[in-house]
Amino acid sequence: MSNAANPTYIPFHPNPSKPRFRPPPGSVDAHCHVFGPANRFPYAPERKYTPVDAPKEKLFALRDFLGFDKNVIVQASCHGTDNSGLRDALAHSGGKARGVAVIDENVTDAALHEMARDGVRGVRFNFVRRLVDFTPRDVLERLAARIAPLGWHVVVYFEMPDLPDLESFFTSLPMIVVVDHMGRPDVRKSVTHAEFRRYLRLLDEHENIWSKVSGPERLTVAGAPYDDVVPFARTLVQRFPDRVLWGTDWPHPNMPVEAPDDGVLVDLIPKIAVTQELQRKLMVDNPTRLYWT
Ligand code: 0GY
Repeated sequence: MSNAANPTYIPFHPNPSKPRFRPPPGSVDAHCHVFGPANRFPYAPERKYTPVDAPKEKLFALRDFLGFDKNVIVQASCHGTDNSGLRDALAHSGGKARGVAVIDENVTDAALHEMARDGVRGVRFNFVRRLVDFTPRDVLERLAARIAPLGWHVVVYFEMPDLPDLESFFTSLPMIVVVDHMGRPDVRKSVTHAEFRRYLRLLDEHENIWSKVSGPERLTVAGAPYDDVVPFARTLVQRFPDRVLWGTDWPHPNMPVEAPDDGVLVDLIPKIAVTQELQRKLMVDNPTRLYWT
């Protein structure tokens, strides 16, 4: 398969605006990716899309431009279980990046330990059908059991209609479980709708479940500046101030219409974390606790 990006693939914003909001010192962009460059880190044969390269140098420049201190780089499905691009980015970050890898049962314990030394702190289980093939639950359980001794957590990516089927698996996991993009709620339904209430209840009842309050550009119906997504994120930040993470999601794979302006995304932070204390927890304390201690 060619490494050329899909013809309809929308590249990241070429020139994001400078945000008005200044992230507090030590802030972490806790959900972003690196893609390629494909000539060094080829995309996985089993991938469902081919992105435009988004190398580490661009990510680190964006981090500095937006006013963040650190990154958490999440292995995306287009790189499959070959985490070498992720590990290369971690190795060149000067300690300013941690990683979330994707693994399968072929991974050796030695490789897991090497990844831990590089800065990997978790693995991602992806349940989004357009992105990955199905992995049986017993395989995921065995993988979780293997990473538990390392003190790693699990990051899960799914869409809200699938939560009822997945919930018993998530709650069976003994480690911290971080949900990507708030579980992708349908924002046309309100925060009081049964669907989002079920998600809140999941976090209410399981203190090891955390939520990223990221992805407004994916969830919005109204479009930028994504005010229709704010109530969902704000509700989570207020109710679970010590278990929320925020990220840009740069380079924004698979956007259907346009790439978001990352500066606009940063300017949502004070709308979803409305006090300085909440902002510090969301942007500094929580990600630092999970990834740097
Ligand atoms: C994201 C989003 C997406 C893609 C991936 O692993 C991936 O390829 O995560 C998506 O298309 O929703 O934020 O990571």
